[in-house]
Amino acid sequence: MVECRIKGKVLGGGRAYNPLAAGDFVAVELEASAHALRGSIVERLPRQTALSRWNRKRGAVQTLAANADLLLAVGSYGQPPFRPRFLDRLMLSAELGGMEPVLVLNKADLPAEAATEERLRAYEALGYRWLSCSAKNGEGIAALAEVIREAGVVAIAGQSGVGKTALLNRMDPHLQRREGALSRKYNRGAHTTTFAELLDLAGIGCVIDTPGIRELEITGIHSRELRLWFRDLEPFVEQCSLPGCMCVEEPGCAVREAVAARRIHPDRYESYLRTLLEMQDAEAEASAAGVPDQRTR
Ligand SMILES: Nc1nc2c(ncn2[C@@H]2O[C@H](COP(=O)(O)OP(=O)(O)O)[C@@H](O)[C@H]2O)c(=O)[nH]1
Ligand SMILES: [Mg+2]
Ligand SMILES: [Zn+2]
Repeated sequence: MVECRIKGKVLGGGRAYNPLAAGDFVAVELEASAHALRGSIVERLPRQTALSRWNRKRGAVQTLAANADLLLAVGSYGQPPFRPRFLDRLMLSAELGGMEPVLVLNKADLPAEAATEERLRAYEALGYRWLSCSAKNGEGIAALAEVIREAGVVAIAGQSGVGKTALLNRMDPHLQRREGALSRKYNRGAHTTTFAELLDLAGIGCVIDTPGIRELEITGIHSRELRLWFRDLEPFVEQCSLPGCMCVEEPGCAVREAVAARRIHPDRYESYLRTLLEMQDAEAEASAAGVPDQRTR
């Protein structure tokens, strides 16, 4: 472990929210010290992957995890409730950042609703891997550890309170990270993990634990490209009558026809619409403020 400072100018040039993220590789100049190994970070090496979001308040890209090979997108069967539209976004962010998303449904010890099962089957039909587990009773924990072992470095993300930290503690009991109590009033997590951290799970691999995400605004692409990143919408886009159809309410839209024919899950289409509107909103805001659009790479 080398305690480091960031050398001012080297990383200061960019306009990112955070110049370094958990998982980054850096070049370090070591300093001789009688007591401890210390150093200065002089360079950040190029990232292979990144889990990033647009931080609207700060008008900057915030990277939550770098260089992970895979993203564990964690949701729960209950407490807090299963939120597929949030998972859609998280998985989209993973893919935009170059990671394979793997869905992890925790709290399998709680009763599952039929709608949840149906939605999981829909993800499976789209080719997404998912697993069901419980940090409480140990179900599916070995399979989860195996996914991490195969990948090497993974990031784990999801809403606060779904049990990300509990899953890590269960896989490596020596970890003993603090888990959050669910607030009684809102039945959601209390944001106990406050910064992203790279953890070494003995005999399993490295996991970047991230703080609970409340909002996840898409970054890296323009809203025009969004429909091409929904793998269930993409095959229909070329069949739309209007060139450049955004698949909202244009006539002859093949995507909307596919939704009506149930060839696209209506909930997934709803995810697309909400994300699109939010992106268009943020783009309009940026252009009104006259700032160059940094939301796209
Ligand atoms: N019933 C049940 N509760 C769980 C499970 N995993 C975690 N919890 C509880 O959910 C709460 C939040 O867990 P935590 O790991 O801090 O969530 P995080 O915010 O996603 O890191 C804690 O009270 C845990 O005890 C599970 O599999 N089943
Ligand atoms: Mg946590
Ligand atoms: Zn269309």
